[in-house]
Amino acid sequence: MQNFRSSSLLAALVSAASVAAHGHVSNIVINGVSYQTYDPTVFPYMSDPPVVVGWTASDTDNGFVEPNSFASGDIICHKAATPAGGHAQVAAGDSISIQWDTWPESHKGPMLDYLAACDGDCSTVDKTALEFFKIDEAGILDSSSAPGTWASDVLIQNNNTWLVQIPKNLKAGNYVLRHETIALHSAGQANGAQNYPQCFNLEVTGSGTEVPAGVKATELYTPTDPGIEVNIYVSGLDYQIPGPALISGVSSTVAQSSSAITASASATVGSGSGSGSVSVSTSAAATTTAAVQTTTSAAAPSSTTTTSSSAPAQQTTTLVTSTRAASTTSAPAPSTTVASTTTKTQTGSVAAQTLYGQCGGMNWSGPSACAEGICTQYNPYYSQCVEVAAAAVPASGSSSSSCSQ
Ligand SMILES: [Cu+2]
Repeated sequence: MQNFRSSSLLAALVSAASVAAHGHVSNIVINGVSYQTYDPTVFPYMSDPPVVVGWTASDTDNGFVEPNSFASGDIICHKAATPAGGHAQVAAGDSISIQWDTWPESHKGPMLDYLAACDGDCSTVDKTALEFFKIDEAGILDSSSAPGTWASDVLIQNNNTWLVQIPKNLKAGNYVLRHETIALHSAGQANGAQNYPQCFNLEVTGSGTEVPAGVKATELYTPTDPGIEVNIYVSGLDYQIPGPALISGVSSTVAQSSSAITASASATVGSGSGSGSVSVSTSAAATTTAAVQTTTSAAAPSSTTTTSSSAPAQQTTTLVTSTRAASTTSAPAPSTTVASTTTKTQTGSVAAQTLYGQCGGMNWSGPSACAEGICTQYNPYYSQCVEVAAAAVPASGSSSSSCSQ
């Protein structure tokens, strides 16, 4: 019934859907003011992309950094990342709402946030010199039934936003905020975790005194950390969030909520008033006024706000920032579908899998039969031998569980 043409069309559609399923941060919101970030799926194809607060990276497929790259520069701020040209100002103690465009429900995992001092202008910083300290972490919230409720689920429930607080006592200066989720749907196998780090430049103000010690991003994780190589399809999982300990004096997370956007602003270009020692003239010439347009209605999905700068000796930075409607919470209806059960007849010399072992999934070449229990598909990447009673678990999201990689 299927001819070549229809099957290739189907393949193209599936491919498009799987790319669309992954996400990236589209903007950050500070006290109601929205700053556009880097769009890896659009900016690389623009002749003159806007200067934004988000780092440039080459994850044009919304892809990830794999554990085998944890010691490479790609783990710092995503693939082949270079510093953002602009920054946003935030006061120590304020919270930043990090808005993702979308996130697939199947890609469960922790949310993590780090800061690193730039010791100068973040827009020209050597990323390999950055030393990150962890200011926020959240892992599994409910492990009573596999694969559990995760911080990534909270992200999705809060309109794909994550709220992180800048430590109250942080010393004023320029910092890189490294925001990350680690998708663990395939992490039961070696090199199966997927890290999605993204970075933003901040100028922190205030009278704080602390700059906590940090570590190079290339030393944050190893591929075999218990929070990296981990099978999440077991109930009662005691998940250990990877990376260094939280700095003292901050809570692991602040209460999550969506921030209403009341205005948009352009990224500020220049060194900021941070810990740098850039001459005043250079700084003045390159400073772009972060024009803020205040709008009265946050709920109205207003079109776009254009702010332009007037920097005489500098290129004019024009930034168009779209203002999203600030919807509070739209928790997706939990879809409960009984996972399909398939038991395959064993052939050849491949041994049958033991209880709770993997028995299928994308790129899985091991045994597909279970010596005990039945092989249950949780998502396209992972099937597991589970006891019959446990086979009927809520499967993760429908089409959004596709993964191009
Ligand atoms: Cu994926």
